[in-house]
Amino acid sequence: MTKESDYDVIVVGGGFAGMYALYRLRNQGHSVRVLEAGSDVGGTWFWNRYPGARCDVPSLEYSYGFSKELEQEWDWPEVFSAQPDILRYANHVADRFDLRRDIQFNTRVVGVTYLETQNLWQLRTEDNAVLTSRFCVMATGCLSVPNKPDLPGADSFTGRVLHTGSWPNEPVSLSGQRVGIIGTGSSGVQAIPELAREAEHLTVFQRTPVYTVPANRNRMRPAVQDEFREHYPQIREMQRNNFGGVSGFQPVKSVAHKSTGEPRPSLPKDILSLTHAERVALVEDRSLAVLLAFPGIYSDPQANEAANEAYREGVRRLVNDPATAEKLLPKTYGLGCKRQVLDRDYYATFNRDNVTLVDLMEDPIVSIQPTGVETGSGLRQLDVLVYATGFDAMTGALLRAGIKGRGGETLNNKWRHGPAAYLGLQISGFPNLFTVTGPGSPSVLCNMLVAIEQHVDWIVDCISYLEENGIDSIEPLPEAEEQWVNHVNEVARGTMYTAPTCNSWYLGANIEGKPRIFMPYVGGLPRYRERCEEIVMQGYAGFELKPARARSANQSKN
Ligand code: NA7
Repeated sequence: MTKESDYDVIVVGGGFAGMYALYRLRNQGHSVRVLEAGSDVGGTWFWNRYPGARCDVPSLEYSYGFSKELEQEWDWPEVFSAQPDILRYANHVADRFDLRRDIQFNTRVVGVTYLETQNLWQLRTEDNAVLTSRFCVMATGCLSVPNKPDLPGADSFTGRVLHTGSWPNEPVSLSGQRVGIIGTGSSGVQAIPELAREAEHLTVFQRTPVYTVPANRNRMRPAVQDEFREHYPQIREMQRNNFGGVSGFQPVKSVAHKSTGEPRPSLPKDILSLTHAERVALVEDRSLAVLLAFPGIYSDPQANEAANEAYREGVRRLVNDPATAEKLLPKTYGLGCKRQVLDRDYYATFNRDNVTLVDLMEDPIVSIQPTGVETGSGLRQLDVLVYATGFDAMTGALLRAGIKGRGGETLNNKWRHGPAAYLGLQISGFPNLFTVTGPGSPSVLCNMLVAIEQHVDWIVDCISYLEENGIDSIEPLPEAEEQWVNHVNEVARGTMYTAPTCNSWYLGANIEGKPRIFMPYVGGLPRYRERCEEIVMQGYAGFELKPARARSANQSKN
C-alpha cells in the first residue's frame, strides 16, 4: 500500500472487535495499529469488572468462530460466563495470535480528522501524538462510555465513588462499609446481590423497576462442551442464520441423563389461552423466566400485559415485605421494551436485613452530600456510592472521538438529530472510515461476537477490494444512507422496543437531550447479512467508489 501514511489502517479500540480486526487485517498483509484507551485488551470485559458482572449469552456461543483451533482448545467453566473468565479468554486470544505487539495501550483518541487533499485519516491522541492512516476502523464498542448523571452536589461526596462501567482493576473491599447504589438495569441487578453479601449495609436507589428473570447458573458439563466442539462448523452457520446470532444448538448425546419424575407438560402457544391464576401457577412452578417463552408477548399488547401481570404477581411472592415488593414492580412499561435482564438472587436480596430499597419516584434524590445521598425523606449516610447508571450507548464513543470528515464537517454536527449511517458500517461524508457494529446494524440485538465478526469480515474484504481495484476511497451515497435509515426506523415501528411507554438506552432515552431514535437494526442478522452481501455483489451498491485517477485529477484542479 501507500507509504504516505504511518499505517494502512488504524483501528480504534482493543476489545473483541478491535482484536479481530487486527488479526484479519494483519493476515491480509496490511500495516495496522490499534489504539486502546485501557491498559489491556478486552473492551467491555476489561472495564466492567464490578462484582457479579456476567454475559447474558451462553459462552459457547459468545466466542470467536474464526479459528478452529481456538474453538477446540478453550474451556468455559460455566454455561454463562462471569467477567473474569471472558477477560481471561480475551487475554488468551491476544497471546495466542500475538496481537499485543500492534496494540498501543493507554492511548485515548481525541481527534479523528480526514485530511482531504491527502485522502488520509489523522488521529490525535490525548497526549498529542499524531498518527495517519488510509483507513480508520472505529471499533469503539456500543456500551463503552459510562453515563454518570449530573446530580447536584455529586462532587462533594467524600466517600468512595465507583461506576460499574469503569470498575477499578484492583480488588475493592466493601466489608464493613455502608454502600449505596444508583441504578437497577443489568449492571445494578447483577451487582446488587454481590454488594449486599459483602457490605455492612446496602441502599438501592431505584428510579425504574426492572423486569429480571433468573439466569442459568449451571457449570459447564464437559460432555456438552465436547459436543459443541464437534459441531462448531454447523453451529457457526446456524448462528449466521439466526435472528439474534445464537444457534440454539441442542446437544443430543450429552443431555441424555436420568429423568426425574414426570416430564413437564409443554406450554400452550398463547399466554391468553391461560387464566391469570394459571399463569401465576406456572411462574410459581417454573420461575419468572417461563413468561419469556410465550413469543406473542413481544407483539401483542394484550398478551404482553397478561405476562406483565403474572410477572408482578410472581415478584410479590418472592419478596417478603409487601411494601418493598410493590416498589419493585415494573408498571409503566412492558416486557420486551428494554434488554432482558438476567439475575442471580435479585429479589431474594431485598429480603436481607442489611438491604434498603429507596424508590426514587416517590422519594427523589435532592442532592449528594459529603456523607451520603439526600432524598426527600432525609440523608442516607454512605461510605461508598456506586453508579450503575448505564452508558451513552451506541453513539457515545463515536461522538466523543472528535471525528471530522470531508469539508471539516464534524460527526457531532451530522448526527445532531440522531445517527445516520449506511448499514451501520460507514457514514456519508466520512470516506474510508468504518464503524464496527455502528447504529443501524443488528449489533446489540445480536450475539455481539457474531455481529463483530460479520462486520469486520465485510470491512476487511472491502479494503482488499479497493486495493485490488485501484480504488482510493469509499463512502456511502447520501440517498442510500437515508434509505437505510428509513428502513431501520420502519422495521422498528410497532415493536415493543419503540412503544410510547418505552424508555430504553436503545432509544437514547437514558441520556438527557439525546435524540429519541431506535438505534440498532431490528430486522435480524440473516436479513441484514444478506443485504450486506447483495450490496457487495452489486459492486458496492449505494457507495461511491473513487478510483485513484479521479482523486489525482481533482487535486490537480485545486
Ligand atoms: P441501563 O440498563 O441503562 O440501566 C441504568 C440504570 O440506572 C437504570 O435503572 C436507570 O434508571 C438508572 N439511572 C440512570 N440515571 C439515573 C439517575 N439520574 N437517577 C437514578 N437512576 C438513574 O445500564 P446498565 O449498565 O445496567 O446496562 C446496560 C447494558 O449493559 C445492558 O442492557 C446489557 O446489554 C449490558 P431508568 O431506567 O433510566 O429510570
